[in-house]
Amino acid sequence: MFFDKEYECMPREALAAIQLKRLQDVVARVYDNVPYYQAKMDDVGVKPADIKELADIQKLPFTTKEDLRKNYPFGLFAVPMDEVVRIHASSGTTGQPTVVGYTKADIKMWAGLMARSLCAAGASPKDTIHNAYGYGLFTGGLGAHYGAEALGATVVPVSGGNTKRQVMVMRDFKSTVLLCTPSYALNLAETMVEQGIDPSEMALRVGVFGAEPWSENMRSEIQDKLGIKAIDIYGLSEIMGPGVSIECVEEQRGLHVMEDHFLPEIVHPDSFEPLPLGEKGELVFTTLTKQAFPVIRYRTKDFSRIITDECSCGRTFYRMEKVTGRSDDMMIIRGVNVFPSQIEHVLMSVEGVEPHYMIIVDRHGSLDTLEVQVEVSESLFSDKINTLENLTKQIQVEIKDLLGVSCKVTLVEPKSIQRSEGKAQRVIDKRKI
Ligand code: DLL
Repeated sequence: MFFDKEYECMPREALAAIQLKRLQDVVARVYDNVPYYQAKMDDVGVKPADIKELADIQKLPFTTKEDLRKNYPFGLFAVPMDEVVRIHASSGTTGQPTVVGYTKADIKMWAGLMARSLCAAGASPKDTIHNAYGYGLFTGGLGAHYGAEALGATVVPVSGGNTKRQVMVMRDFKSTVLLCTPSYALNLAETMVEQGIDPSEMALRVGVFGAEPWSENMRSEIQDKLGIKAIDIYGLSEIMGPGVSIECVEEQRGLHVMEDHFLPEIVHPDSFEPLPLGEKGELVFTTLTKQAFPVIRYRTKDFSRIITDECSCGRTFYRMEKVTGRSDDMMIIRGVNVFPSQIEHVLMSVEGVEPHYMIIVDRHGSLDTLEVQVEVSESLFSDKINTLENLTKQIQVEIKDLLGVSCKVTLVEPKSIQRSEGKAQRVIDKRKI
């Protein structure tokens, strides 16, 4: 089902024409209304009139989180504050939050794109949508909420936390669609079982999960535990919030980018040279239609590549490969680049451990140490020491094989690792504390 078939299935040529017109328009708007963008463009000698074709985007300077920080809080807004009707912010782990703003038209556009996304995930006005993304400055809650309403579904605005009550609400209201982070979906599944509710008694049929990286193995785990289809949704506050891209329920492979509103590019993560779309690199987005907070060539730090193959669902929007990590998440352990998602991949393929883990990095003398704590399943925990030792060894060997680093594996008691209520915190890097 489509929410906006005309756009979602538009021939690529017609789409390119719209993108070019919108790109020219947004570049002129930021040049005229945001002194910071004007100065950056003047520095490299580019004027809005130089954007004659889509490839000319490469003449424009990048925007980074640092630029947003320098202009904290409202310095990059392109409209007067009296036209701004909503503010969101992303907390970030260091320094100031990133602040973004929306006009009435931006909110309407966002709601439309979220409705499109939910539709692509298989939701319809008939659904009852349990929205457990956090409400507040985080874009997840309100972003998904307005989208669900625009779709015409019934939205249950539970937000994050109070997990036991959520399970009851979900069961009693017969919610059919679940929106939350993938780590919270696992927490909900576990809480259902603890409360003696078989997840199959729920009316749930699909989950739309995002806001943090999750592996294919984690998807299988969630699908099995909840008996639903798990769909990946991507977005970031700087570009809009949730709904920048979404998997279609038909393929569940690659996330269709809302290309009539966001222009994706892939650049080399170190040199920032543009890469061909099919190559893996850092994702860069330009917002084509946003009014209050347009962003030009925003370097997301997320790694992906663009899949240009046709999709069986009929959408012509290119897909981006599932984001498995961001450059910020990368840990360098004894010179080896390690992403938490790679460790997750190993853990989730091992029989006998639960999908709850913690990665602890430290330094002893000049040597980096890596410890992986993972919960053992209830049945194994009471098993013979021998079995547990073998399990530890197996995980160690598999991590060493995949990543080339040795690590300490600690099996911990079931339910001893803190459960997530939003974005999971899975790495403690003591070297940075
Ligand atoms: O997390 C927006 C969002 C809300 C997306 C709800 C999906 C669902 P921020 O808090 O600004 O916005 O964080 C954005 O989260 O740059 C990625 O690193 C990561 N991220 C978001 N979605 C995914 C995903 C929201 N599906 C940052 N897979 C992004 C992997 C994701 N990482």
